Amino acid sequence: MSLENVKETAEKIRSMEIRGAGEIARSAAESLKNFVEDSTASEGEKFIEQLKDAGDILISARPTAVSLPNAVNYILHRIENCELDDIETLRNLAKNAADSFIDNSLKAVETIGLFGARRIDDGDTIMTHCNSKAAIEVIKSAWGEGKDIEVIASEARPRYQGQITVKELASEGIPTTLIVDSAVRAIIKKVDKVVVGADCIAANGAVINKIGTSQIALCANEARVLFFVAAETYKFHPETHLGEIVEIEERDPEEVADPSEFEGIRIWNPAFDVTPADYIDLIITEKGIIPPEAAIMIIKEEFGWAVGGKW
Ligand code: RI2
Repeated sequence: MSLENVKETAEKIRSMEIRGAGEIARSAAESLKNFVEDSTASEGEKFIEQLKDAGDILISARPTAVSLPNAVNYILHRIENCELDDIETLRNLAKNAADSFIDNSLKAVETIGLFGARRIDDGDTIMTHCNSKAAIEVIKSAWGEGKDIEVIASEARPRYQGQITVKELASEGIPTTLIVDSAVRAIIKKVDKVVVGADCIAANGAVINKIGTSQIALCANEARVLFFVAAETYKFHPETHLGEIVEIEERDPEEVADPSEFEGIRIWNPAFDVTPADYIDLIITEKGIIPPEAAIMIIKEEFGWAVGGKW
């Protein structure tokens, strides 16, 4: 029954019913917690094995957002080196780890909002892309401080998460404009700052975010518009320090167009792109604001345990 629940959550993540790098990480943690609560394992080793299998199912749901494996590993790491025969302790440790991941994650988004708002000035026009809770928190927090700001949001084809963003911002009373993705360069000179989220940040400071982000960064760079990324530290990818390449998810062509109407034509639907560190001014994390070049320090601090002896 409870592995079914894990599979259900994984399916919701795959289909993007649950989406957003932070949200999928929190849902994975919640799902593992439920799994632990329902688990009937009476022996520690078996319990850890089952939890790892459940974690693997969740991790396999989407490949790019590193927040997903980071959430699962956060929980597993806390029980792996414990006394294996004390099953109740293991169970409680796993549940507490899931709770603390979720709690820390929500607090991190809030803190990012407060830190990021300091970098937003009265009168700024801010561009954002897709639908990032962390980026939106920066904008809402600046607005909450009484700064007179405006937002321009690109729609983020093919899933149009930009529409979620504009509705959310407008419901706060923030003056908001929706544009098509291809309008970015035409209007970038009206923008003071770009704020986007991240699905994954590599050791070299490159940011992997919704497809279209890197084009916005290129336009911003050309027009000398500041480019900020808002991301919790669990979106930094530990293994990129060891040279691991981040897999870019390719989603169903049907999200772009009906393939039956385009016979003999390949429809290619990469969901994310890579913005090199050179195009990023700042990364706003809950631990502080850093230049992209300092990504490696966050990785060392936050994930030293994960890569341990390997570096
Ligand atoms: P938060 C989303 O991915 C977007 O790329 C967004 O920028 C990123 O996750 C971070 O979102 P998708 O799930 O964690 O829409 O800041 O593919 O909410």
